[in-house]
Amino acid sequence: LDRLYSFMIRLRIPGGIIDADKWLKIHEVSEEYGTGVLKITTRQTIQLHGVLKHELRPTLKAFDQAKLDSIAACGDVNRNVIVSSHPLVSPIHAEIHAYADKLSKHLLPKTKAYYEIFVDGDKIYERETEKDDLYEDRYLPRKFKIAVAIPPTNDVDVFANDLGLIAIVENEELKGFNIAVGGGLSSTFGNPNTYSRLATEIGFVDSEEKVLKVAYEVLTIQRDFGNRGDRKLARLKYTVDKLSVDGFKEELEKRIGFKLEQPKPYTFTERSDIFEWQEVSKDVWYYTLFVENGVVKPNQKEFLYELAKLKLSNFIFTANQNLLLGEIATDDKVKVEELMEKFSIHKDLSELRKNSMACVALPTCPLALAEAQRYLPELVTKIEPLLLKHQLIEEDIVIRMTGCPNGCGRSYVAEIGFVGTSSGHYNLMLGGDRYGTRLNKIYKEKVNEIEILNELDKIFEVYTKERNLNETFGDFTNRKLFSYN
Ligand code: SRM
Ligand code: SF4
Repeated sequence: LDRLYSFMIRLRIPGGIIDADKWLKIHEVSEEYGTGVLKITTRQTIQLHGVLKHELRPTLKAFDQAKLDSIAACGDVNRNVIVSSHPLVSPIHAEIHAYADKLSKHLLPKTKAYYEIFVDGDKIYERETEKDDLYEDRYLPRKFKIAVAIPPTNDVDVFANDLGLIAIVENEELKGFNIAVGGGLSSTFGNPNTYSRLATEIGFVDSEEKVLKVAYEVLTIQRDFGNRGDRKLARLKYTVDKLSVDGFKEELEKRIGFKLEQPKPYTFTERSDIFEWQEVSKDVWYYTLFVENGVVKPNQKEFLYELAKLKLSNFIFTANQNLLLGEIATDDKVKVEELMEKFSIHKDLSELRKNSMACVALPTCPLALAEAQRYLPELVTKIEPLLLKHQLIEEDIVIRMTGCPNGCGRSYVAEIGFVGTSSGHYNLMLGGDRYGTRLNKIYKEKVNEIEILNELDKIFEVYTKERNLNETFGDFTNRKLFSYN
């Protein structure tokens, strides 16, 4: 008898957009295989848990029929490319969004082993036809992540990525992208050589051809210079610091064969999703469904299935683990609202909850030291009365939790971050800014729930009394708790 192995399957969905047919397939597959739970991830895609070993091939084959795959969703390759999700952020959103697919395809490994193993079963490609100039025969030293942000929103946390592209739009025209390299959040407890790092902006490029070239060669530098001796120090951030930012830029310019221009100005003023109906262009509506920590609740799953059957909208996963229902015609809006009513889709949420995010952690993540997605909702319920008490309930504070220091819920770029240290204990991280441009710092180590609530109660009180006009919670705590003169 073999052991009862079970697997997690994560799809590759560049930019997070799928149509109603694909949603139907994802729903049906999840009903047939795995635990039935659909989990939206922090990188705009879906995971299924608990797929048994003998179900792996039928599951992936079923996805393949709907032109969905899991290639490069994990592994030491370029991962799912993420892009600001809401079309309202820019009139040329679709043009910029298309880059996710282009980048993803450009940087896919060439091997067809996935199809041989999971889809067709027979060896159909010869090794010689699989020559891969990018990954060669060794892949990257570590995973690699790309995000495309469309200012003014930084919903993708662009600086948390190995490669960040910031779209520069002037007069409704895409001028190009600022390039940022060396972002990554994870650190390892007890290993002082590891650290979180935000990506550094090194330049600007003005054409699609140049963007693809830059992305490709950033990967080849990482392939050639990345640390292959220690996986803890193998991400691009360590390569950038090893070469120095200037040294990295010089190597990149040598490989791409042209000079990067100076980065262009832009501003981030948002990071959250907006949970209300929005008319993006005449008669075209979008609605963002709040999916707490990306775990699609049973009533939401039924609602989405019925909606997909009517084919009234497309489905866009956000990097905040929510689901944007898009391209809905004015005449169809009322049908969507009726379905929302029928399935009791919850609308009344505090700002704190809307801005909360947590990684998977227990029970499925083997690296978890503490709870995250199962516990944060409960903790938020206990923090809400404190906000009410201090007249802060309307504040848009970004709160995030991860079950270990790997940072999958990007808690290092939250205004209130929790990093699990052991069962029921977290490092309380404060001082990050609202828009994901400053890392937070440890304020209290290894605190339990009572200590967390006591600390926040005290800090909220001081914030209410001493904040400057329009000063965000993150900026206040950074100034008050971490600025030493
Ligand atoms: Fe992650 C490993 C879940 C986004 C940093 N991550 C894992 C694994 C696969 C655990 C493992 O290696 O066995 C987790 C699976 C848990 C489970 O039971 O499903 C896991 N990571 C997730 C997701 C599902 C969290 C979520 O609740 O949404 C996210 C999936 C994204 C996706 O669709 O591809 C997820 N992981 C992230 C992010 C955030 C991001 O990418 O924007 C980070 C921090 C950013 C970064 O990469 O620096 C992140 N995950 C890690 C790391 C640390 C990597 C490192 O540099 O050391 C690990 C551990 C590893 O790779 O060894 C990890
Ligand atoms: Fe697991 Fe840690 Fe990632 Fe949470 S942060 S999903 S506990 S690896």
